[in-house]
Parts: sequence; structure tokens; C-alpha cells
Amino acid sequence: MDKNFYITTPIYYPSAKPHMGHAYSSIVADFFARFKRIQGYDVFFLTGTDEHGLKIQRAAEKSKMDPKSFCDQISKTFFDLSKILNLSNNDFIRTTEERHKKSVTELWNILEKKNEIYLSKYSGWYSVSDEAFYSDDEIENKDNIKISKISGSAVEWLEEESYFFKLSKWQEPLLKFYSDNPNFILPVTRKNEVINFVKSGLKDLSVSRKSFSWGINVPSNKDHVIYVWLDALTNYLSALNYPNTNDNLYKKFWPASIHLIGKDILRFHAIYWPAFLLAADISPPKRVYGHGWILSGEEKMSKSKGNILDPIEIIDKYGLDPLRYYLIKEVSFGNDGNISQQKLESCINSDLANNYGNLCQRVISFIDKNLDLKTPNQFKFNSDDLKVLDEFNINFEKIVQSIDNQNINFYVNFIQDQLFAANKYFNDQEPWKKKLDKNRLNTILYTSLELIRKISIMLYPIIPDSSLKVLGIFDISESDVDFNSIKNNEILKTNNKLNKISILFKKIEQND
Ligand code: ME8
Repeated sequence: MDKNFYITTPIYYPSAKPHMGHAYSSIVADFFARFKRIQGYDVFFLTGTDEHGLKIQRAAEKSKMDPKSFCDQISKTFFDLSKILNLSNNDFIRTTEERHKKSVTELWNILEKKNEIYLSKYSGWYSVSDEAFYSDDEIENKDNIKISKISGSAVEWLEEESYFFKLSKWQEPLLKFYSDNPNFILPVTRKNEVINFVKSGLKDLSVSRKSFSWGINVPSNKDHVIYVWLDALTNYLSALNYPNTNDNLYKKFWPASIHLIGKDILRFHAIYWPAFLLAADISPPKRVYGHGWILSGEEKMSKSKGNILDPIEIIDKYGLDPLRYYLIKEVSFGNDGNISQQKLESCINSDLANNYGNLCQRVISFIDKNLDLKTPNQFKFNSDDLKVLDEFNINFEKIVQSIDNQNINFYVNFIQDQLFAANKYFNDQEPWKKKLDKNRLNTILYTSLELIRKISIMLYPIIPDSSLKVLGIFDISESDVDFNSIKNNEILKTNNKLNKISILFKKIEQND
């Protein structure tokens, strides 16, 4: 079986600095990347910035900067955030890089050569904020301004010479592609929306602009720049050194396993992108997952609405792992989610400090006092011990499947249940009363350590830093983290010195 896994985030517009919505997509993508790595996959994880187009040109003009220097400055804030979020990305692509231009130019040339592109004139609505064309029936009036019904952003009338991609020709092949690949678009509700949209009829797509210059030139006509979405989507190929299809990265990782995106940009990824690729005779990605939005009140959090929560401020106040845990746990994956500092604080106190942190501290300090901080030298499991330990191998396939179906909530709930069970086990077994029964005492402690090990391995993709601190008790380092080992109940060496750990999560004083 193919043990390569290629996951991408959207490449973000560096029109303003990143907010919680961007952090969310990136953290979730990192979760999947880290999970697949500890499952033994060779993973390529890509993120980056989408730097061309009128939206960026205008933002640069507003800041009185040339577009490239403007992008350099803001792209860096996204790059820095990738470090702050502890993303394990293998590359960070910028669409202003030469390698990307080469790749887009090649894709354009292929489409032109295959007669998929023709010159005509566009007249219709355009939203600069979305960098998207809208038809008349997708427009409405609000406070005397024309806006897109879909995104709510303002549109302007556009009339200019433009190259068109023969999207209409791909309507039937796309529908066939969706039915041959039923898991191409997830979640299912979104898939149905896309299919209905395609069934309602696809018009040819304007893929170049003449009235501004900030973009990649159409190779055969320098008066035009290539439409920013055709440019941006190609980043997923550029990072694999396309057009060099003999390159190892390309051979190993294309087609992508999953493009993880927000539902706002599903149309581009689930319709335009596979159509461009099919037209160029390149395999489409295996999956596009459109997750929900982080809301602020009832509305989508977005820079244009000015209702953003700054991830860096939250991290400064609470730390990174609590934020990662909270976003992954609290937002029902695929749906919109409202986040609040109060809920974040409860989550830190109950799940992280009480359930996880406390379990680790209690077990280790008990072993420190009673076993000279060593793993017990002998043990014999009884049915109570096996009951808690075996949950992991009994549910192993289910856990793996939950990840492969992007069912994050199952994964997190499973961990929560095991944390609860491990704490209950330690309380119920009352090792403090078994000091005279050495065999039983040893077995309870060995079982508790194994539970901490298994749970920490499962937590690694969510809160890598904290999980590695705990695994440090057993001298398990990052490269040793092996998801498959959670099936095994006897990984820890007996009579082995353990390491102490400091407090993992500080409880937050809440005012309610
Ligand atoms: O669309 N909740 O860039 P962008 C959840 N450059 N996720 C959110 C979010 C929110 N409130 N706000 C943003 C673009 N996101 C294009 C993409 S890809 C080839 C080109 C996340 O800066 C979510 O993943 O507007 C969304 O799809 C993406 O950021 C949009 O980022």
C-alpha cells in the first residue's frame, strides 16, 4: 500500500496579518500530518501565501508600498505564525517565487496547447475580496451596494478582454469524476452543494486579467496576467517541483492526499481545480475537505469584518498547546464553531490540567515515593488492568479510520474517555492501600504508566510539545513516537529509571 501522504492548507492572502481562522486550518492540517507520520507514513505537509491579484495590489497601494515588499512583510507574519503554532510543515511556498511561476506558466502552456483556453471578452460581476466572478443570480443589493449572496462581499462590474478556460466542457467529466470518487469532496453535505452547482450548468471561466499587472504574465500575451486562482491553486504542484514530473517529490506525493480548506473556497478547489487538472491530463487530488468557520458571535471571523481574535495574543496568555487542544476539540469538525476565552479556560482546567496533567503528576510522584522513580520490575495483569489497557487495541482500527475519514471528534472523544478511565482506574485500584501487596502494587503502577504512554502518543498530534514532555518520562523522543505501539501493553522496560516532569498546565482562575 502507498505509504505517502501529502496534505496542504490553503495558501493565505498576505493582505493583512493572520487571524484565528488561519491558525485553525493550519493547526488541524498539522494534526493530520503528525498523525500520519507517527502512523509510519512519509508525509509532505505544505502551507504558504497567495501573493498575486488585485486584492493584494490594492492592499499594497493602500499601504503605499510596492506589492512585492508588501507581500514580503506580511508573508513573513504567516511564516512566523507557522513557527509559533509549531507546525511540522515541510515547505512554505510563496506564489511570488520563481519555482511557482515556472510551474504556473507550464500549466497554462499545456492548457493553451490542448485548446482549453481561448481569447474573448468578460463582462460581469467580480469580487476583489474573494477574487471571484459571480453571475447575476448570485448578486443582491444591500444598502445600495451590490454584494455576492454567497460571501456577502462587495462586487464590481468588470468588462475587459480576457482569456477563458472551457469550463463548460468539463461539466459532465466532473460529474463522472465525483461519482467515481465518492469521497473526493467531504463532508458529504458540502459535496451535495458542489454537485448541485455543477449540475445547474457551468459557464466558461475567465482566467486572465488585463487591467492590472500584479500577477504572472500569460506567456503568449504579456498584456494579460493569469487569474489569481489558476495561479494560486497551482502552488500544490509547484512545491513538488512540477513541471519536473520525474522529480522524486512529484512522483511520491502527487496526487495530493488531501487539500484541507475552509468551506468558503470549496468551489475553487472542488470544481475549477480538478477541471484544470483533468484538462491538462494531470490526476486531481484524492480529497478536498471543506471545514467550517470559526465564528465571532454569529458571523465568520474575517479581516474584512474586523472581528478577529489574534492567535498570538491567546498563545501569549494561555500557551500554544491549550489553544491547539481547544480548537481541535471544541469545534465540531466540518461545522462552524464559536470560540470563547471562557470555554478555552474551562477546557484547560478540566481536560488538560485536571485530567491529563494531574494523572501524570499523581502517578509519577507516587512512583517516586514508593518505587524510587523506576518502572516496576515485575507485574501480572488481571482483568481490571486488561480492561483499561485493551481499549486501545480493541478500538485501533476505528481510530485509524476516524482519522482517514477526518472524524477528529471521534478521536478526541476517545482520548477523553481514556483519560477519564485512567484516572478512575488509579482511584479505584487505590495503590496507596496496596503497599504490602508488592505484586499488585507493581502491576497497578505499571498499568498506569502504560496508560499514560498510550494516551500521550494519541495526544502527540494535538499537543506535540506537552505530549513529548510526558513521553520524556520514559525517554521516548519524537522520532520514537509510534502510533502502532498503542496496541501493545508491555512496551515499557521494567526496573528502568524514569524522569520527573514539571507541572504541564497551570489552572486558570475563572471569574464565574
Ligand atoms: O482564500 N474560520 O486565502 P484567505 C475558519 N488565498 N477558517 C478560516 C476563517 C474562519 N473564520 N477565515 C479564514 C484564500 N480561514 C486564498 C486561498 S488556496 C489555493 C488560495 C481559513 O487568506 C480557511 O482555511 O482568505 C479559509 O479557506 C482560508 O483561511 C482563507 O484564507
